[in-house]
Amino acid sequence: MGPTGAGKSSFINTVLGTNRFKVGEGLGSETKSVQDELLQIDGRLVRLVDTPGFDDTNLTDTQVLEMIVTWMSVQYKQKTKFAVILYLRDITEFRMKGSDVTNVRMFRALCGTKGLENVVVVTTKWNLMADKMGVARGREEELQSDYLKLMLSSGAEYARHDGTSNSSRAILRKILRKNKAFYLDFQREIVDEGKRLSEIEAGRVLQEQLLELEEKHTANLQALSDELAQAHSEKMREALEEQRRTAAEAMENAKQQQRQLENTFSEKFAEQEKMFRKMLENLRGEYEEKLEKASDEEREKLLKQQAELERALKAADKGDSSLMWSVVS
Ligand SMILES: Nc1nc2c(ncn2[C@@H]2O[C@H](COP(=O)(O)OP(=O)(O)OP(=O)(O)O)[C@@H](O)[C@H]2O)c(=O)[nH]1
Ligand SMILES: [Mg+2]
Repeated sequence: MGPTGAGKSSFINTVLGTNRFKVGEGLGSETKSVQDELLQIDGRLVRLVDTPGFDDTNLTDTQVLEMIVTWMSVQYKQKTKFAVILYLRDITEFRMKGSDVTNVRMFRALCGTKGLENVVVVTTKWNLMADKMGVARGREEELQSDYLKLMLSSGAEYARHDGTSNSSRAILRKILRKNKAFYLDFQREIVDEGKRLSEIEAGRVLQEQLLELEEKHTANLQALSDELAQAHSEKMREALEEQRRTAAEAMENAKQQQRQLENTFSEKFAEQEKMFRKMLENLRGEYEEKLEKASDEEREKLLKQQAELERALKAADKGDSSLMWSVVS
């Protein structure tokens, strides 16, 4: 995870040694959904997950948060635990924006205090700073003593990434040796307690930020209206009207995001489970037909799949839908 452009997709590509994930070329953000890829590393099967960045140029932070929370909640439903969460930050970036501070707060809230022990903060693009190592180290110190301080003091580890396969794989190896597996608090809250985005800590951080924004836009709109009332020339009025339209759009966006924070997941999940059940029940019939025509080799495979399907349906009948989520995915 991390801000847009930090190098999340590139990091995974260097681990995989391919260009599997699309990397940003222009000024706009690139990754639009959560995506994953399996890979063998030192004989272990590792699943690497890429997320859209906070502060995205096309998606709102609420949309990004919702995507990440949905995806991770589904993992919880499937009983898949995590081994580590990487938080990436571009070392070549010298400015600290207001949104950077909110984003890191949101990330901390998403992990929870306990979860931060499973985080590795990675500063990226060290290869671009090869001839400015003094500057880069200074920036690193500043980040560690300020922006990243709370994460690092809560047990998050720290690493540098220079854009090579060696460096990203070394970071992963170090983590995998720890052999950890964990859930985050919000996964339980969303799935077991049926909470909305606005009711988990990360959502609250975002909501606070949106309320502040709304207040700012309200004041701005009022000021523009006052100015408009006093504007004499047509040109001035047009310019002010234009500003007012932009401010009104920004205001609507902040309100829309707040509404989105109130969305519930439980209904969505329940609908999906209903659909999964239908799909599996339909498949049941198809297996019988396929088995009649199958060769011995195919038959063995089909029987295994059929047994898994029956197990998933049986468990769902008893109220445990986790197998159904895994089978369908
Ligand atoms: N030199 C160098 N460039 C990098 C490195 N990592 C990423 N980049 C460049 O930084 C830009 C953004 O990289 P992405 O991997 O798309 O960043 P992202 O974090 O996935 O961004 P979003 O998908 O928008 O959230 C691209 O132009 C990459 O080529 C690195 O380690 N070294
Ligand atoms: Mg990306």
